Amino acid sequence: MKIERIELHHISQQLVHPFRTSFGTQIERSCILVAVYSEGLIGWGEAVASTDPGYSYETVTTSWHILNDYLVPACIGLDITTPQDATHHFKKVRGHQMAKASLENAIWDLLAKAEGVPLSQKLGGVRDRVEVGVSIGIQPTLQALLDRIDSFVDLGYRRIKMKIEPGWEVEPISAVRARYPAIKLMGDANSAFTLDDVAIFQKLDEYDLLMVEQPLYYDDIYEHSKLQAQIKTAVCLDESIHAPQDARSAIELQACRIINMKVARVGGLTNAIKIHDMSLEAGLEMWCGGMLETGVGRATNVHLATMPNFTLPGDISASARYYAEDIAEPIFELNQEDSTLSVPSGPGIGVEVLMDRVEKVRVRHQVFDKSS
Ligand code: OSB
Ligand code: MG
Repeated sequence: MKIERIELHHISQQLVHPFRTSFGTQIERSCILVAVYSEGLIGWGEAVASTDPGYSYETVTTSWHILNDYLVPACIGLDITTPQDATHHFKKVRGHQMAKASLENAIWDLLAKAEGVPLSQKLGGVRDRVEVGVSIGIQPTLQALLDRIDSFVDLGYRRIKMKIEPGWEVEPISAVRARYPAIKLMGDANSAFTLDDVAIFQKLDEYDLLMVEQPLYYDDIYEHSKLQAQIKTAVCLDESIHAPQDARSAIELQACRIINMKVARVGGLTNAIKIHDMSLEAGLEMWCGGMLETGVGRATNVHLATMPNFTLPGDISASARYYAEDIAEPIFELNQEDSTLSVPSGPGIGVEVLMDRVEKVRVRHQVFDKSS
C-alpha cells in the first residue's frame, strides 16, 4: 500500500479528575493523533507524551518535532506491505519511542484494516476480553483515598493500583489492605525512591501486593536487581524498559519479575511483540500499562493485551474514568462481572474517530501529502 497522506492532530482535553503521581499532577491531557491514509482507508495511532517531561523526556512538543521533521517525511510516499517497511526508516532517529510508536501503530491499524481483520488477530491475540484495573493517584488524605477506591470497587474494578511516594506508602497501603483484605493491590512509585529505602519495601512485603512498580531511578536496571534480591514482593519495571535490549538486561540481571508493557514507551508494536516473546520465554509476567490515552491509544492497548503473556490486569480502564467525551466511538465500558473490557471486533483497532470532536479539542493540525 502506498502511504498517500498523513495528518497530525494535536489535541488537548480535560481529565474528569486530576491525576497526581510522584512526578506531578495532570488535569489537562494533550496528545497527538496520527492518521495515515491509503487506498481509502485511515490508520490511527496516538502519541502519548505529556505536556511536561515528568514521566519521560518526551513531550507533546518533542513528539510533534520528531514526527513533523523526521518520521512523517520518511514515510510519505512509501509503498509498504509490513509495518517494518516503514519503521526501518526510523533508525535515523535515536530514542523518541513515543513519537515512533504513534506512527508505527497507525500503520499497523491501516494494514489490519486493509486485510479486514482486528488488530488483535494480527498480533496473535488469544482472548476477546481483557482483564483491567484502575490506577489511583496520590490523594490529599487517607479518607479521600479510601473513598476513591470504594467508588472504583463499586464500579466493578477488581485490581487497584495506588501511586506511592516517600511519606505516602506504608500507611495508605496498610489502610487499603485492611479495608479490602483480598483485593489485587499494587503500588507504583514512578521512580520516587532509592536503594536507601529498602526497609520501606521490606515493610510493604507484609501487605501481599501483586507488585511494586518502578520503585527506583527511571533509567535504572542494576539497582532494581539489588532491591528485588532483598524483598519478597515482585518488582515491576515501567520507565526503565524502552526497547528489547532493556528487557534482556532486566531478565539477565533478575531486576524484576514483571514488566509493565507500554507500547508507546518501547517505540511501537514491533518492539512490544519482541519484549512479549522474550518475557514469555524467560518466565516473566506482563501486563498492559496506560498513559491516560484517548479512545485511539486505548483501543491499541486493548488489542495488545490479548496476547498470551498478558497474564495480569492492565491499566486500561473504561473511557469514562478519563474523559467526559472521548474522540472515538464506541467508548470502552467495564464489564462489571469480570472487571474486563471487550476487544472491538471490527477491522484494525475497531473504533471510529469522531472528526467533529477532534476539531473541537484540536490545538494544532498538519497535513502531509505526496506533493508537500
Ligand atoms: O506510571 O503507569 C504510570 C499515567 C501517566 C503516566 C504514567 C503512568 C500512568 C498511570 C495511569 O499509572 C495509567 C492509566 O490509567 O492510563
Ligand atoms: Mg508506572
